[in-house]
Amino acid sequence: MTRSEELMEMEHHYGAHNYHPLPVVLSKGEGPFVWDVEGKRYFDFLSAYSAVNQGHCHPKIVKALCDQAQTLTLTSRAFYNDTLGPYEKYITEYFGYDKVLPMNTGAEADETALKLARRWGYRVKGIPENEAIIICCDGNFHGRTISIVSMSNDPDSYGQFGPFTPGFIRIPYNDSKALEEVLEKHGKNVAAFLVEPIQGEAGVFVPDEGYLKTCYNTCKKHNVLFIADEVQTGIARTGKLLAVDHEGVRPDIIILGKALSGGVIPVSAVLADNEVMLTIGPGEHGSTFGGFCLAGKVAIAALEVVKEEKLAEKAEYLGKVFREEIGKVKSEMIELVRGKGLLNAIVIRPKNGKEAWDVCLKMRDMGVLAKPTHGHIIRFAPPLIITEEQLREAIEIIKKAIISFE
Ligand code: IF1
Repeated sequence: MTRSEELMEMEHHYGAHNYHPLPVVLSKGEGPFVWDVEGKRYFDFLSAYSAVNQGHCHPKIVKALCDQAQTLTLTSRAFYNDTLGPYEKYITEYFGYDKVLPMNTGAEADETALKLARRWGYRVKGIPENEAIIICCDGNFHGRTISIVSMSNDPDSYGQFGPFTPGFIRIPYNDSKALEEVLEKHGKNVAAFLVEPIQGEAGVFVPDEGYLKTCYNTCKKHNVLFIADEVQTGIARTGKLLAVDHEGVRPDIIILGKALSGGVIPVSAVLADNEVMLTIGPGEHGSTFGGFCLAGKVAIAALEVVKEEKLAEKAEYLGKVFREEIGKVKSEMIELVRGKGLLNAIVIRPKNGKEAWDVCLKMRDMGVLAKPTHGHIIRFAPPLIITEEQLREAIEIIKKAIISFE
C-alpha cells in the first residue's frame, strides 16, 4: 500500500461516510498549489469551496493567526477582550453596515440570519407571533442544520432528516414574478426573502441580469427583508467584493463565511443595520467561539489581503480569460460553460460512458484538482491570487484532459 492508499483507507474505516472525495491525499499548500503525500503538485481549482480565495497558507493571514495564538486565543463572550471591538469596527466599515454578529460556520450564520429575520418580523413589522414566513428558492444550499435542510428541495440534503422546521415557502429561483406573486398573497406575514446571488451547489447557476435588483425592489414594496447568502459568492470570488455589487443591491442582511478567514479557521458573520440587529438582546443568541480572538485577527488580515492584492479585480479579469479559453475547446463533452469572476462551471455531456468524474480523475493525473457536483457539472474556482500565467497553464491542462476523451 502506498502512503496515500493507507490514509484513504484510514478515513474510510474510522470516519463517517458523509463525503465521497476524489482519490488524492493532500499534505501541503501554498498559493494556488497543493501537494499530495507523494510530493506531486496540483493546481487547486476548488479552493476548499471558495474558502481559500487568498491562496493556501497566505503568509500575512498565517502570521496574524500565529501571533494571536501565542497571546490570547479565546475568552468567551462572558468578558470583553481587546480584539473583538477592533474587528467589529473593521468589518462593519469594510462592508458598510451598522453592526456585525460573529459566528463560525456558514450554516450558523444562515441560522442567525433566519433568527434575526423572524425577530424583526415580530418586533418591527408586527407579524403575529409564530406566524413569520421566510421565502427561499428551489435549488438553494445554505448548509446542513435541520432548519436549513427544511428549506432544501434536494433529497440528499433533507431525505429522512425530518420532521422539518415550518415557516418556509420555496419559490423557483431566477423568477422575480414568483416572488411578487407569493408576496401579494402572503406579504403581511413574510419576514424575509433569502437568496444566493449565484447558486453554487446547484452548479454555479447564474440568474438573469436584474433578477436580484427586481427581487430587492419587490421586497421593499412589501416591507420584507432581503437577505443575501454570500458565503460562497462573497469576498471577491465573482469579480466584485460581493456578488450583489454587480447589481448595486444593498441587502438588509448579508451572510459571510468561508473566505472571511482565508480558509485558516472557521469564521462567519452576519451584517445588518441597527433596526434588524438590535432585535436580538443579551442571552438570546451566540456561540462559544463566535468572534473569538483568533477569528478577529485572522479575518482582518484576510479582508486586508483582498484589498491589497486587488482580488476582486483579478477575479473579474481572470474569469473572462477562463471562460474565453474554455469556450474555444472543441469537444462534444462540453455542454456549457458558465459563471462569474472565478466561480465557473463546465456542464459535461457524458461520452462513451465517460462522465464528469472521469474528467476530474484525468485532470488530477495531469495536475489540476476539481470535483464534480450533481454528477455532470464540474466547478472551477481557483484561489484568486493565481497569476494569469498560472491560470493559462492550468487551462491548458484542463483543455488537454477534456480533449483526451474525444
Ligand atoms: C459541504 C456546495 C460549495 C454555501 C452557502 C452556506 C453554506 C455553504 C451558499 C454553509 C456551504 C458548501 C459546504 C460543502 C459543499 C459546499 C459547496 F457544493 F454546496 F455548493 F461551497 F461549493 N451558504 N457550502 O455554499 O457553510 O456551514 O459549510 O460553513 O461539504 O457540505 P458551512
